Amino acid sequence: MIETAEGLERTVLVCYSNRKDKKNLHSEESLEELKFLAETAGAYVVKSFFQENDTYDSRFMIGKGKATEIAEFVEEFEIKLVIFENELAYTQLRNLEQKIKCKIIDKSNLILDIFASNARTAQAKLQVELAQLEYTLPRLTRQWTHLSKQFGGIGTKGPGETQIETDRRLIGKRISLLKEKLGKVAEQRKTQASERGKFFRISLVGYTNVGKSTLLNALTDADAYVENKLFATLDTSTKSLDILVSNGKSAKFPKRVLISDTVGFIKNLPHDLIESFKSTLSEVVESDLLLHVVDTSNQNLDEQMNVVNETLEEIGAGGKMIVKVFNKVDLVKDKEFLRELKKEHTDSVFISAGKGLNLDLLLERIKKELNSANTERILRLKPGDHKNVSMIYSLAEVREVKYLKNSIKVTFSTNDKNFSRLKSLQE
Ligand SMILES: Nc1nc2c(ncn2[C@@H]2O[C@H](COP(=O)(O)OP(=O)(O)OP(=O)(O)O)[C@@H](O)[C@H]2O)c(=O)[nH]1
Ligand SMILES: [Mg+2]
Repeated sequence: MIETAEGLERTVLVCYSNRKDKKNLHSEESLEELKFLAETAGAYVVKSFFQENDTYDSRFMIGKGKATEIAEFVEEFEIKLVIFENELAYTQLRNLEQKIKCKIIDKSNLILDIFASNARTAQAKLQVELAQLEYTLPRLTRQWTHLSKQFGGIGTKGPGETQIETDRRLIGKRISLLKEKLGKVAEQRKTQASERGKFFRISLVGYTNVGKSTLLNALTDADAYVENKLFATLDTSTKSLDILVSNGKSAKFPKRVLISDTVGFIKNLPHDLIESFKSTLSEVVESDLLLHVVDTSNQNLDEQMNVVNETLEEIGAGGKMIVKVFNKVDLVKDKEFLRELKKEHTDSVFISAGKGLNLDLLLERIKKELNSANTERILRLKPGDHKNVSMIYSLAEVREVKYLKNSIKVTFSTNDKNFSRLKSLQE
């Protein structure tokens, strides 16, 4: 019997795992995330195929037998789309398309498609289009692009339809134009950012769907878009938040901080996307503090945390002050696991943004960082050590530099992490 779901594209998922090739080593869990992604894109997943072996098939990747099995399934159950977890080489794609008579795309293509549907602001649209064109350019000869007029749907949104008849030269031209436009947007952002420079800036970062937007809404009066879907947020939205800090004596005064929500990360986020989203992500790079939001209820939280750390490195934010915020604790049934996790991450905060749990603890933690960042420090450098003076300038807010007879005395404020780094530079 053929199951139906009105208006959704009937899809099968394929994940190939090679036990001897790290790049293609997957577990069946990869299929769960791929399913979530496919559903976010509007697919109706009819079946998932998982194929594991030790011998890589350069013609079909999954092997001829499996390809035949999928081809028969596609025909019998009227499948319109096949999505591969793995990146397919051009010849593999062509061979598979000859055998399996429907549209075949890979995960990068799927993510680009979701980004294309979710882009709302002009900047996000430009960034997605650029990423799609950069992705398409080397793959222009793919068979489905010629067929996409007939097929339509997932994997063919955005520039997909027009690129078919357009030659490389035209795409190249469009890419230059988009880069130019994005350059202008980046300039405007810089001006806005320098206005924000005097505030303490916080960015919410993390894997997609962990609750970053929910947390922004819970902490401020923001009305950020929240959805149980991947990549609901593609733009940076910034809100202000007043935090009561003390001046070291008994008086307390409100200090305004800026807090930004931004695009989530995912395993194997296409490199073209990271590149073109650099300007959206520059808020993260310029922040004083990153709150790394984690979905504590997710089985793969360790892997997700690693992916986030790697992506932060890639965008140049690896050295930032980071506080881990374990969210969705209300969904964790295994209390022993939670206790262990707390023991392992003593410097982190455990909250539920959805239920408003422990938000006061999070605010306390932010306050601690805020105070630490404002703490006045002094370093004495050797006369002539201009290299370290400029290092201090890049990591701290310098208040005074005195060139004394036997030393350079620098007074500045910065957080504990940067201070210990600067101290070690001295030795
Ligand atoms: N139970 C529970 N659900 C939560 C919590 N925080 C967020 N959620 C839900 O998790 C889903 C994702 O939340 P979002 O705030 O959109 O997540 P995000 O990190 O902004 O996701 P993207 O923008 O798509 O990357 C939504 O369905 C939220 O209602 C929480 O503390 N507990
Ligand atoms: Mg969001």
